[in-house]
Amino acid sequence: MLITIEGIDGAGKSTQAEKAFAVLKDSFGRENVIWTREPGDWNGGNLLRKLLLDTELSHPLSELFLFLVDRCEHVFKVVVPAINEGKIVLCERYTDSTLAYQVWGRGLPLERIEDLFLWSQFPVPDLTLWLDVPLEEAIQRINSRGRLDRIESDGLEFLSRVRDGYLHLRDRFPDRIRRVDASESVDEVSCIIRQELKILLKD
Ligand code: Z5A
Repeated sequence: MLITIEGIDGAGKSTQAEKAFAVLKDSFGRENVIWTREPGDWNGGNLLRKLLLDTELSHPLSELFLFLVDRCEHVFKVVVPAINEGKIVLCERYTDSTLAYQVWGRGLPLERIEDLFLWSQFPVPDLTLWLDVPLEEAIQRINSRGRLDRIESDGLEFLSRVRDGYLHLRDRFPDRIRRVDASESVDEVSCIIRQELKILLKD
């Protein structure tokens, strides 16, 4: 079982992933659930994460390729082995991030990137929780943290295109992608997510 958490920067993914992880552990046992994230959550992945978030990249495709390298290693070192062991994998950011940021955000072609996903044999999530928050609220949350990374510095217009991307993806895959109103309080959002997990896991 693969569950992904998506949304623009500052949507509350890490906050909610922690809570969802606790719920899943309580229900299925610590040894049967893993919580991971992209980019970088694999042995050696910190190097790529740093490159992606802190380095100026010149070629328009460098960013895409680095995210894909990161995913290849993450999927085949962490995600697939856990799925094969029957574990529930909770992953912050995954393929929909690439579509929302690199296709809608940067303007790269959708079909080519989807072909690369297929070719790379990335497993398709069973459920994607899209935390949707108004842009101004997200920016406020990011700014309150202080220093911005390279992608966060791209500003409101970029983030607005990324949000449009998530909207399109939700409309395209309504059975897999659930929109969660992430402008509510942490506890309210967590409660909605608990319901979604309940529905998924009782089948
Ligand atoms: N990226 C990409 O372009 N292509 C790809 O394929 C992939 C990624 C995989 C990864 O950054 C970057 O890589 C990301 C997309 C791009 N863009 N950027 N930059 P990251 O992993 O460092 O950052 P992130 O994924 O955007 O996470 P984040 O900025 O840390 O946000 P978050 O996890 O969604 O939010 P949070 O840390 O849980 O909460 C943010 C703040 O809001 C924090 O102070 C919380 O206490 C507060 N918060 C959370 N929830 C609430 C509610 N409900 N009310 C009020 N305040 C809240």
